[in-house]
Amino acid sequence: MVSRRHFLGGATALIGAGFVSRANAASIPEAQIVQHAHTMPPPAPPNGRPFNPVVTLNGWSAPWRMKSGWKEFHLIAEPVIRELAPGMKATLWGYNGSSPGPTIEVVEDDKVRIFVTNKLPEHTTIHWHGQRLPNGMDGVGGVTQPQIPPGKTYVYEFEAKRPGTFMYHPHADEVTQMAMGMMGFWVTHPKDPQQHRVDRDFVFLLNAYDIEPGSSTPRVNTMLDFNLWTWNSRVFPGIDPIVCRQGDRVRIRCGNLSMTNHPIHLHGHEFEVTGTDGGWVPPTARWPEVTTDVAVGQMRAIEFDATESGDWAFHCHKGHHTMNAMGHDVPTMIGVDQRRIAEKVVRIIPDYMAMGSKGMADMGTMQMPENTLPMMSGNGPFGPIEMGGMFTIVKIRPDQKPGDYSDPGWYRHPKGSVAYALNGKKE
Ligand SMILES: [Cu+2]
Repeated sequence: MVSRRHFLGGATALIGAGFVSRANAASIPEAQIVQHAHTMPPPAPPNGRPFNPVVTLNGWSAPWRMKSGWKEFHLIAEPVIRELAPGMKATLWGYNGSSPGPTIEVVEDDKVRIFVTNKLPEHTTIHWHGQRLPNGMDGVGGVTQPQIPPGKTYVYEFEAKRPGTFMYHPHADEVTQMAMGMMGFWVTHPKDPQQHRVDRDFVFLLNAYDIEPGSSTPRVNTMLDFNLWTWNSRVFPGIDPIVCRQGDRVRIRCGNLSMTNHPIHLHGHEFEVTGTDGGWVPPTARWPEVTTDVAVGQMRAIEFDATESGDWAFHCHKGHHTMNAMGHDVPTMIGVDQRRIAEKVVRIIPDYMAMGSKGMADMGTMQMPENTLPMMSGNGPFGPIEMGGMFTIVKIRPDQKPGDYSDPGWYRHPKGSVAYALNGKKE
């Protein structure tokens, strides 16, 4: 775990945090920095009122300090390096060392104070998407506040009145700043920890990047043709599995801060949409689904009983969103006999490979330029998975311990329960 704590240790930290006098410095809480992309299981709340913490997929929750009845957080908007999956790193903007920034978890009626320090080369703000708050705390640059200049710290204060699920993101040069990865999750837990209680509660954001193979900085003006479709700025096989104990009541909350909608699909179970960013859906108004569309700027909380053990795929149902670094202006070659042309090309480019005549499955093993990812990757117990992007696996095991989120490995199927080749051996 690479966890860098930097705060007020010396001149560098002081310059980095902008102009703060020593007296002021003591009034700002420490900003924890996390630069890796491992899912950090939630610690129990050290103080304040009790709640059941969420698990941020490939992410973490921000620590806070209690000061005179206020729950204080410190976010630092700054450039970060994010590993999207092993083999590819992206130069992004985020908060406290990561993109997305840390999840903020508070309890209904908490008085919350957030210090936001801007270490970006341009101004920013933070908008607290979905919150009930004084208008002047809404974070819309030019409308409710001046933008936060580079090097300065602004303070947001409001009471977390409505329990539920929220997001945060800049409302200043949004196109650039969100295309660069600036966003985070926010959960306001109910006062009564038994209310809406589940056994496992996962959160992540849907986002996307357009990064040319071989480079690392996203193209910020892309509107639709992104080539890396990410969950919490990770692509499969870099997205951690969602690990559950058989019989658990499981909630997955995902918010969409990308530029298009994502039909999120779970295998092997039905779920209900139990919450949106507008609040909890009354039980009488819910209906069963196996796919739910999450539109741009929306959050959906889904819940299901993890009754079936196994490795269940969980992914966006748009085929192109479960691919990595895919070029979309490539002609379809299915059924095209490329042998004659390939023979000619090989005379000029000796390692030329004609691909796609039978489909594109062979892309999974293709050689790629530096700092990019194959379109489809990941290996499972039965071979290449041929997926990338917005894909992971819900791993349900009878013997997973409560509170244990570690990867149990691949599912061991009961004898005779796997699809088999006709006239082959039934495993
Ligand atoms: Cu999608």
